[in-house]
Amino acid sequence: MYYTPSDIENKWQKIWEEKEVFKFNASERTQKKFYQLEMFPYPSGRIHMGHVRNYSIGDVTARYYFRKGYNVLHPIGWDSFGLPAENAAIEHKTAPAKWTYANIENMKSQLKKLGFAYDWSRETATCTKEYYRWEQLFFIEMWEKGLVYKKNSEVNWCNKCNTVLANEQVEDGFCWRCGSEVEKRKIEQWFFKITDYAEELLTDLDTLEGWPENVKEMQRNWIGRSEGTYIDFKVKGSDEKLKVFTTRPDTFMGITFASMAVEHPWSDKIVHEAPNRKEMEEFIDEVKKLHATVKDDNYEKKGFFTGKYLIHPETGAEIPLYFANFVLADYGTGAVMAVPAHDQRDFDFAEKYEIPVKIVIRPEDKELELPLTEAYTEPGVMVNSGEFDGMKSTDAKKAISDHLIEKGCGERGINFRLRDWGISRQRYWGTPIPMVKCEKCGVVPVKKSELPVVLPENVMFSGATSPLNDMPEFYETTCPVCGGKARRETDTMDTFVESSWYHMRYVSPHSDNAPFISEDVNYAMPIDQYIGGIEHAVMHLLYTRFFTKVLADLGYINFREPAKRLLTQGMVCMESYRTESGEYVYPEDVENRDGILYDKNSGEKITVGRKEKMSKSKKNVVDPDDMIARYGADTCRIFSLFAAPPEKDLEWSEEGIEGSFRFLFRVWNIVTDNLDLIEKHNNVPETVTEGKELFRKTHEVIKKVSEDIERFHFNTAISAIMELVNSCYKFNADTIEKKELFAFALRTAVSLLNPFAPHMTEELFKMTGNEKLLSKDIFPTYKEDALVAEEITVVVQINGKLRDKLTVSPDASREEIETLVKENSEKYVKFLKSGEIKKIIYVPGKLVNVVG
Ligand code: ANZ
Ligand code: ZN
Repeated sequence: MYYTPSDIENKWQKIWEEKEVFKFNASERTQKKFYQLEMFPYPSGRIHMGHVRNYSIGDVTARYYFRKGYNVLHPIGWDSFGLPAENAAIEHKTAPAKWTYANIENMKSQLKKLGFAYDWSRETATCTKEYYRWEQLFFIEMWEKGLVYKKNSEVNWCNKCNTVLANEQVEDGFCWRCGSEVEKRKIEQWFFKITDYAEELLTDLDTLEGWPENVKEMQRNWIGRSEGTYIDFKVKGSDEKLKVFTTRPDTFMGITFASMAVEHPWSDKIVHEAPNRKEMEEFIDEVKKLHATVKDDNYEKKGFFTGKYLIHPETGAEIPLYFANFVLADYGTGAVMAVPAHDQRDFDFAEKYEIPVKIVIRPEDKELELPLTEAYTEPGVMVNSGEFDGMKSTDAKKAISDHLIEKGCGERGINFRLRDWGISRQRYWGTPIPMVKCEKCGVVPVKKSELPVVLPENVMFSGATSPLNDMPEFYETTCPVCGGKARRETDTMDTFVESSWYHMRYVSPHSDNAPFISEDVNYAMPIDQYIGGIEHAVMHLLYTRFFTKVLADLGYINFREPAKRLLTQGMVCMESYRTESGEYVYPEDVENRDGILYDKNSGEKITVGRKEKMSKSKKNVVDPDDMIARYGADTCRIFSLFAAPPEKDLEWSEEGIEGSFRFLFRVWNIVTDNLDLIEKHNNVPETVTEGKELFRKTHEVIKKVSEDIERFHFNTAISAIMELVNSCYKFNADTIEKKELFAFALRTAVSLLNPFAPHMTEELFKMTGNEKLLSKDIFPTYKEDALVAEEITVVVQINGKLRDKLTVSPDASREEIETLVKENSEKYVKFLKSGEIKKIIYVPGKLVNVVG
């Protein structure tokens, strides 16, 4: 019998499915449960190696806990709303729905070929009305709670196409479709008040012990909590006061100017009154454009004098107020007190516009003198600050803040970097927002009894605008309050809303009178192990945490965090080839001429060949289907689990996948060569008198594989199984007792390998005489006392005289003994005539004679 994966893999997939082996039972609420979840895929059309890896990792865990006797929930579904469907619809002239459903079918059959232990009866697609109707209900309930509001907000706007563009549709500031320049426009949009939960989202991170530290840190930074002080400054010659937010009240006496965002509410008035209005407007436009296109803050700091002065509350000094391109409108108050001596941005700005610098903090061990070459941003000792001089700057923070509060111009405050979640999309392929606008009653929600607001699927799609805007049959409606004429909202929700709660729907996928059965969700959730890419560290993982808290507050669930443990898997990488001009080239188009690589088509030299994330655009992808066809699913799974630990990047290699195949082939051969022996000797040895090493090794490997699976050290788990198989190959089963042990070791190897290579092991299990399924057979357990290595005593003679004893394993090799003796040589040196070891003679199991 030759190992032919294609003969067995499909067969077992069918059997597992027919027998509903991987079914979760939500009503068995007393049984211990394990919820294993991998982030669900977007149905782009085909699965890629990244999916194979992600889902293989989760599958090992799921299969392990199934066999440990847990009630395991391991579901899969489709994150199936979103922009790519619209683009594909334009390109292929089909409706987005049709394209999406076809992709789901295709990817589903691809996933099935990998033999993942999913409960397919729970499959969920977010683009179905059975799913999104509940999202619409949540939206209305959140509206009722004041967690939803509408406000004017900026979007990317293409004047020529007359439409809003998603960020992905803006290419270097130009419309992806027509190439004209993209503008910013303010339109009314819907927001979720995630900022109401900022504090809880931050503090609860500390309870997530099973989350990687870097993910928690990214969330902390994203939420960005700052404690500081608001300070009011009088405006010279007016009754108005400008409020600023500072985290450094200790620098208060060092203010030499102030700066504000060009979008500050005062802007229009300032521009209106300005004598140099035109230049000022030009500056403001330039900054707005900069903010629209540049995402980081590596741009030249620039400003424009507003013509206004503030009055310093302490000294009465006049402080010039500038518009500055680095001040953000929606952080703090949109205005800043500037201290060039102690803030680098302010320092650069002051140098550029020749504004004075005033030092108010010096290092503890030296004086600071003007001119500075850079801002001094560390804590230190207060100077030039009147009554606060000599104080530590860290203490002065509070002291000055208290002083300002007493004076009536200060107030303590906490600021978050986190913004409310804008969920409006002026797109078609998404969940319709269940609101209507009535001329008389204003904006009101659709009646809950009339949900869902169904997204029409059979549409013609040009991409110019959302087809919903051209469908009176969709948007013309009546007001749920007064019955008068009303217009339905045509915006749809951000697709991150769907992925915020899909894992709860999996628990009750067919519930049609509620989003899910709360008791079942309270039992199945939280997710015990969540697995996905680090690219979701902030958005998805923050939104789903927010949603969990909201659903708890709406009374649906009794927990406030969605996942106990999180694993972020690395990327799948592969060499990519580029020509000198930077074009990517398919590996098959690369030609090697005398050690130099060329692009066959253009003739250009290939200059780069480095490892990059697999992607179509880089022409370095491997198609999982091809790999399955060539090597089988088990080999693909083993390769993606063995070649690197899950959190690290995995480098694709042909040798690696061949090596994985050879390993399975070796297992297959030794088992099928000994089928009768294994079937006949099915007694599990309690202890052994012969072959103790293999007995111990087998138990050791059981322990290691179990522990390693629980810690996600899959690569070392697999290598432990490899060692066990090697030991079996070396073992001479020449007595009855040894035959029993040998059979036990082989059965164990097959059983331990099952979560990694489920098809082959299931087949071998059957071939060795088992009626039941290995996938549901209890996972091997080890015996503590079998782990203890046996030891013997070997005497050490030096020049023929007994001088020492060594305790070693019975099958310690000559090399090991020699090493031990050398390690002890200091002890022996006084007995050696020449002072050094000349020769070591070992009589196995008895004695060592050291000559020297
Ligand atoms: C004076 C000062 C002196 C500041 C100093 C810093 C150092 P975090 O920690 O991120 O909250 N700031 C306030 N609002 C801003 C806005 N809308 N756009 C740009 N910068 C703004 O940062 C708070 C600090 O960032 C504040 O403290 C303020 O500058 C600036 F030696 O006030 B500071
Ligand atoms: Zn009305």
